[in-house]
Amino acid sequence: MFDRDGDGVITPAELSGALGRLGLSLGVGGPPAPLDAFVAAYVAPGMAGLRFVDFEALHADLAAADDATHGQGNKEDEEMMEAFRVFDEDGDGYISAAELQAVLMRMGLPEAGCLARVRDMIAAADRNSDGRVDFDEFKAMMAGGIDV
Ligand SMILES: [Ca+2]
Ligand SMILES: [Ca+2]
Repeated sequence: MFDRDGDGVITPAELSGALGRLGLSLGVGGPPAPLDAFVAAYVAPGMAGLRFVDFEALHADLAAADDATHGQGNKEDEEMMEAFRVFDEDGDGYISAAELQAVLMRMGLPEAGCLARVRDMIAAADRNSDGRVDFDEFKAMMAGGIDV
């Protein structure tokens, strides 16, 4: 998904573009750093971007940083709840496939045109298999971040 041109290397531009499309930022748990500088720290010498192993290292560090911010009170939860409400349009506490599709459409993502794809994304987060995403599942999905 990140490696747009399929050359086995994720360039900072590809990573930044993919995260932007997902509405994610890398500022988790710290001051927002310029993405290029952040990613550059994971790029091996002589490489134009991240190889798969580099990407894994970056992702692991992001997940660790995210874990470290948990348990610091309710602020994170409140922000997460706000994000959740963006998806849960009818406010019933669950994100349905139709609701997710509506958000993807607003974000201009091509996945919105394919309900099967939207259902796959729901299924990936739907741990109790009730066909919709509750707040806990949503939080777990966001904590797991980008490998939806
Ligand atoms: Ca709903
Ligand atoms: Ca569920």
